Amino acid sequence: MAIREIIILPDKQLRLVSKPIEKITPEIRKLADDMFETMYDAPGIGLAAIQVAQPLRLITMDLAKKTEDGENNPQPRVFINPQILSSSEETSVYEEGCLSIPEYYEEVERPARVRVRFTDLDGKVHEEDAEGLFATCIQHEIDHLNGILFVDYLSKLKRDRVLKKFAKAAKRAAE
Ligand code: GNR
Ligand code: NI
Repeated sequence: MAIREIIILPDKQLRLVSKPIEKITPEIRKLADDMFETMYDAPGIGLAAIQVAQPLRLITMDLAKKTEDGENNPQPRVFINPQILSSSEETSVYEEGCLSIPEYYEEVERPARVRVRFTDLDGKVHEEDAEGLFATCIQHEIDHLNGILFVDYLSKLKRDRVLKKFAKAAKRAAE
């Protein structure tokens, strides 16, 4: 296993639409392993492959440390080619952060429950209902696969402020 570099704003790769995974090869398994190591090291509760510069529809997640017993609480797991089948009318608000937008947190409103279809590393297709932090996190990660970041849901004022801050920081770092 290896820790990979997490790309951060304003890296344009974060805006790519990731490609479906057609075959679960040893390279895909290695990528998933490395994503877990990178995610735990960061630390984060979820990671999309594009965050380690691989534009593939692959997500790792581990909510074990963050959720209470009784909440629907998946173990360390991999989501390949995840799709949201339906979303609740009811919404919930979570303070979100993103490893690609370090040290920035804001409340985001999303559907409170979603039904998700995905493939696991054995090629088995699953359908599951997500709620609570699981629902928020899977929506945040699927957004990454489509080039969407949580700051896109904020007011233009807040979004422009954070995008500007990261553009400035990158410019300073390049000097
Ligand atoms: O570690 C993370 N925490 C988090 C908190 C609230 C909502 C979403 C997340 S995902 C984030 C890791 C990340 O950037 N995944 O893409
Ligand atoms: Ni993120």
